[in-house]
Amino acid sequence: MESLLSLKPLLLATLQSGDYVGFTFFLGAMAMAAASVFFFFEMRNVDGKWATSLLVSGLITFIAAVHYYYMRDFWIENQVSPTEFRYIDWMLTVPLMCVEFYLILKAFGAKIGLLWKMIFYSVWMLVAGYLGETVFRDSSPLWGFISTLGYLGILWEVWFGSAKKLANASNDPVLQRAFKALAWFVLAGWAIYPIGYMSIEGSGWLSGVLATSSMDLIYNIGDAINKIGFGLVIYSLAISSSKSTATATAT
Ligand SMILES: *C/C=C(C)/C=C/C=C(C)/C=C/C1=C(C)CCCC1(C)C
Repeated sequence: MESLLSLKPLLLATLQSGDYVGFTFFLGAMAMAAASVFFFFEMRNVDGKWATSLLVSGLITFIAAVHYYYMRDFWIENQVSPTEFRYIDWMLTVPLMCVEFYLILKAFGAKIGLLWKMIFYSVWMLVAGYLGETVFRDSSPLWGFISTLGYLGILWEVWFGSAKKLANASNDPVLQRAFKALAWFVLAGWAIYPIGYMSIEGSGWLSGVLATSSMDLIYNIGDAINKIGFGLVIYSLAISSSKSTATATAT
């Protein structure tokens, strides 16, 4: 009997006032879910060749929505970072963002090798980051540095490497505009994450400045900008490109 009475309600997560991190977990979960519905439904309003890109945008926010539900409850229950869920989510969503780059460049000659290279860099970046947040927390700056090498690989690829060259050679202004926007997401939007990482208690470079809880606040803001924003860029590229094809066929 006693064990029954001490059961906690399973479904209703409670949010205390003043728990701003919890607040952003709730916001994130719902925003990601709504964005997924939007991307999935808009698939019918674009040309067939763009449908896969929108599908992938929707999958990115959908995967995040599910993990945000887990992370939200984990945070409410324990008030500590849901590091495992966070990295499982990134392990799936960051490579899918590389797939987005590949898909928009495929029509202009992107090879599958470009995709594998970018996925390799992201896995490198995330595995090193995970190790720095968990097993080797005391030497988090070293692992942050190793992780940054992977990040720089991706940056190189989209700002100077073969991805950039394909975009330049495409002679398609709509694609070039969208590519540039995505490249800025990777440069400015993704740079939000290392700031959160530096709040690791003790060894983090900003641990004296940032409260430990700011890590999840920063990661949650980064995720909303990068997953939903990135998807919206793909969406507007798909819409404008579908429109210009429609005009070209009509005339
Ligand atoms: C949707 C999730 C995204 C776009 C996640 C991106 C994550 C990063 C760019 C993380 C980068 C990190 C570093 C560059 C160094 C410190 C460790 C990380 C993993 C936070």
